[in-house]
Amino acid sequence: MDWKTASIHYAKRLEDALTIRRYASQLAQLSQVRTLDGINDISRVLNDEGKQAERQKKRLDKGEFRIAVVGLEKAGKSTFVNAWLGCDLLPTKSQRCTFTTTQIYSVPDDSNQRLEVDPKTYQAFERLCRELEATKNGTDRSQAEKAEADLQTIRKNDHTLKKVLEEPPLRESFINLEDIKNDLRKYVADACYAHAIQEARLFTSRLAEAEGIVFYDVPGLDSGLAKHIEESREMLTDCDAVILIQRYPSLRGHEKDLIKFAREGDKHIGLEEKLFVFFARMDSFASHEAFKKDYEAVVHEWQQEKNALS
Ligand SMILES: Nc1nc2c(ncn2[C@@H]2O[C@H](COP(=O)(O)OP(=O)(O)OP(=O)(O)O)[C@@H](O)[C@H]2O)c(=O)[nH]1
Ligand SMILES: [Mg+2]
Repeated sequence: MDWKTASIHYAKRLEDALTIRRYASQLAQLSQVRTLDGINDISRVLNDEGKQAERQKKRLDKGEFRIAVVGLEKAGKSTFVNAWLGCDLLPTKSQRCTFTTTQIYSVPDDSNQRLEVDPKTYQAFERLCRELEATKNGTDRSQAEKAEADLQTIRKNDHTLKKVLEEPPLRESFINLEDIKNDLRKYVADACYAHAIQEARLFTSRLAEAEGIVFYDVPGLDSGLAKHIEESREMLTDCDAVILIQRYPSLRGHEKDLIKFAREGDKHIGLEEKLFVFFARMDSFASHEAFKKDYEAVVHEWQQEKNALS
């Protein structure tokens, strides 16, 4: 199914769910029902889940289709989105380099192309530092080391980061993606600046053939920051397709958590309908046989996941 057909299909499903919810809420208001045990909890759940469905439907009606590109650190998420854009734009390197989520929107013509970058508030920056301190003192050694490294970077660049916090939001128009490459790298991937950035939004005509699609290039799930896991979770609750970039032949703990969350987070569209798995780095296999072995392991594990879903 292409994404436009999926969009219509999802919107219809959400509309049906909202109609049923409306009837159920009206029933819950009847005097004969209002006195039943637990009815307040049921009404609250109906209300909360209805809000999420309404938000999702409004977005689809506007023609916006959200695709979250998720995966472990260094799985190749940014490389994947760059291939889609046909431009080596998002920062990719062998060390951790995506600190901030970049949202990529499509606009129909070149004159509307722009980059928007919002710095964090002081409170959000302080929250990040507190969170890093807590992770540093936690029991997970690998997460603690990453948090320690981040704190050292923050301490070393304290002056620059505080200046970024005070900067007004960046609004930069451009014609060629290459023109904003440096700014994007600076605010998303250069740790001297990126820790002070809340969000980056890119509006480009490079996705014009897929007008309405919004890509989310997110930091790795295992980055050690609860903020990144939170961001991925928020996105998964409110996105229409998930592309999981899988780096290893068997799923890791963070990937499994994410699948579990995506499955439970969206009550209306099943994960089996919206998840796409991209097995990355096929070119790095030494031989066709080595690739085939891993590929078969991946397919087998996903087959089991799919059986568990249905
Ligand atoms: N050989 C090979 N290298 C790849 C492939 N995809 C990504 N890489 C390399 O792997 C490294 C990490 O890629 P990124 O795209 O930055 O990975 P990421 O998931 O965005 O990383 P973070 O955002 O930092 O978590 C880079 O050096 C890429 O050049 C691939 O398909 N083949
Ligand atoms: Mg990245």
